[in-house]
Amino acid sequence: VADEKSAEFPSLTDLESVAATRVSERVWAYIQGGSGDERTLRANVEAFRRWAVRPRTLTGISSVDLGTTILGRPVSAPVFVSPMAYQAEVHPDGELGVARAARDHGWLAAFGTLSSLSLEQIAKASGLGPRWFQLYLQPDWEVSRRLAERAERAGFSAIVLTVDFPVLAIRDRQARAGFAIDGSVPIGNGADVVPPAREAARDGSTYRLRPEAETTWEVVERLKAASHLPVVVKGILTPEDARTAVQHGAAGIVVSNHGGRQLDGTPATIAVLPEIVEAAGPRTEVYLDGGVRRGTDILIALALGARAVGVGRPILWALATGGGPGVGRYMERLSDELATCLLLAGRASPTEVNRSLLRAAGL
Ligand code: FNR
Ligand code: LAC
Repeated sequence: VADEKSAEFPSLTDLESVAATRVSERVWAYIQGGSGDERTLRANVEAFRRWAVRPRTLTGISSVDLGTTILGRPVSAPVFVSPMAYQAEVHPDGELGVARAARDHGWLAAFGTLSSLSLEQIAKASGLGPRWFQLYLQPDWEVSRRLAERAERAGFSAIVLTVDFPVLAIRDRQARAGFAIDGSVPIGNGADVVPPAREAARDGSTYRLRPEAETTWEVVERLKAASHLPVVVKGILTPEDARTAVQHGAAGIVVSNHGGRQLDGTPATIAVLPEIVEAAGPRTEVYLDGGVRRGTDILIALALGARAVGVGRPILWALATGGGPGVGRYMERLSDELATCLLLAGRASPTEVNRSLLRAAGL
């Protein structure tokens, strides 16, 4: 049965509904859930529809090359795997399956502090594949510093500092299904590594966070000194923060609202991308994640100035559906779709995509 099943793979649109049948309700709530009323979760997907694509015809373009660079390193597509915690909850292949698929397809993949497996195990599976390490600041700076050091030693090529998580947001779906982001879910990076704060401690009318919440932007410089790796800041939604990140030496910025899982009511990422690209200036790469599902979404993000885009949930849908090989098939499908979209739009490469590709959809 397994062999017969693995011969087929659902289309990109069917992937989500098939995945829903492969994991428990508890894990499905973890994957899918957003925060609050899930406005931002929905907005991420819907906002892509505000743009329409202007194809050019009879361009003579008869081939397309998806290859580009991210922070100077060659990748086979302008798409990467966004960091996601606890992948062994989704499928026994966990991060190893994702790492192998990314390696085989030349995709950049980010793995995080809360990986089910250790960053060294993931590095081994990823081989020469491009990889980033996502850091959640730890209550003790020494623990954060050691994680960065280990990531460098294990061949990760950047530290992604996630800044939108001083405390866990209110996530009703996860709470209802009994999925808690706390010490109860096993992680692989060591007994001294902890998830971000689950809630603030209340004392009368005062709500107090853990010590790492006192951290300010100088942490970017501290991190750069800790590991020699470039620092990418993930979770930026305003030009003010983008400018500050650049001033403190960030090499890249991920425009992200954590896939609608942190502060609900924040804007769709594609809506704020242009103002952040402008604020970051020409020397800092800007990436986007949140709601990227189809080739056309990628075109739109590239046209609005993203160097590359991250995909989150679809990777876990593919992992749930077909393990590591399923993730590989998903990467192939999305790459094929992007190549087809570029050819249909009359553009020979991701770097040829600019604002002239778009008009307001007039919805
Ligand atoms: C995440 N995300 C995330 N981000 C991060 O910096 N560290 C993490 O550990 C996690 N964990 C995580 C788990 C799950 C199940 C999801 C769905 C997301 C956020 C992730 O990196 C990314 O920003 C969003 O998932 C992008 O949105 P889409 O593609 O899921 O719509
Ligand atoms: C999440 C965390 C773990 O979004 O980043 O679930």
